[in-house]
Amino acid sequence: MPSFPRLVAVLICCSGPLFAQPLRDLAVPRGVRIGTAVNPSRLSEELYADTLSREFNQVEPENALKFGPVHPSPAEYNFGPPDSLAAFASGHKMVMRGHTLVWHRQNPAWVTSGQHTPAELASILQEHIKAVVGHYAGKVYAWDVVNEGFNDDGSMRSTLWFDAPGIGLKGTGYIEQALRWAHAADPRALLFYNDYSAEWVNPKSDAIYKMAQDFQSRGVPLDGVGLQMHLTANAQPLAGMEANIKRITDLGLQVQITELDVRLPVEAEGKAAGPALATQAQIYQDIVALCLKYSRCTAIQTWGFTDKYSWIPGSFRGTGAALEFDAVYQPKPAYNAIQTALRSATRK
Ligand code: 9MR
Repeated sequence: MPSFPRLVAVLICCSGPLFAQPLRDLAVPRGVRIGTAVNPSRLSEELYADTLSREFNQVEPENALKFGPVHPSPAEYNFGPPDSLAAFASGHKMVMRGHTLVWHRQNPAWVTSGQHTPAELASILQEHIKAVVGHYAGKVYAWDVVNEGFNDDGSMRSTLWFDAPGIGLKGTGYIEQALRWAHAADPRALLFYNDYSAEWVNPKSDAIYKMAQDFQSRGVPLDGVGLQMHLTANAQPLAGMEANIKRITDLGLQVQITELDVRLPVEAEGKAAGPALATQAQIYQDIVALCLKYSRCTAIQTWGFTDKYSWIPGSFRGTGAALEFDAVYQPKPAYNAIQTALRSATRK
């Protein structure tokens, strides 16, 4: 029979082996943040809040800081939900990212249907950025200032802010202007351009790289590029993704993985088959290991953490199971794979 102190030691060591090393504890010594998108209204769900605070040290509101939700009418700012997340984050020693100040989706009707001139739109956007970034100065350490400004062929996306009617600036001028307004509102916040399908070297990521290089050479306040990483299990070879991360970080800019998920074919109850979960796990492991190879790859964030609330089934019929916890908050092979990568990967 073990002695009393030995018994206590065994109990402490092995009573919760599953979560003996939460992701955030493994991430800290690696110098990378491990984050997730959050819906603040779920924080009252105990398992949601417990899993979130145990495993992650970075949060980002999935929708609550987008223009429509946070600024629903000209004089009304709905800071309640994102404030509750900021309080949760500070209470659990987590940092918060902000998403997003300038996007073509989730804008309120008063902006989209207001028949504004470019000059009026410019002043609406400037005021919005000043108010929102100012409100979270010292609370949000990094912002996705502009989201999804390019088409897949590398041309500028036609949007309310660019040319429909736009704020009156050509090319990447509106992105530059938004970065400058955000920097003025909180000079200490890190400012990102964020996009999807720009993970590998391709015409879209080439255009983003060209913009980043130009901004960097002219002192425009851009600190990094967010790579969303909404992936499938048929991901292209990682070498092309590595080349893209390398060229961005070689500019002296950060890369953050901002919206990682790996969607799988699922049956009616939303469950994926074992082999697919294993493939998914390998992809998660490879992505985490790749980020850790570059010291300027500073955050790995998944788009939610439980399959219970993922955006995937609602947007891609017949697919789901994209995250690291299942719908009842049990860790999946992908979770163990993230742990493995955080434990073993080498950091440049
Ligand atoms: O996950 C978000 C979903 O709840 C919203 O309905 C949707 C609205 O457009 O936006 C989703 O988040 C997107 C993110 O803000 C930007 N990159 C793509 C994400 C998935 O569509």
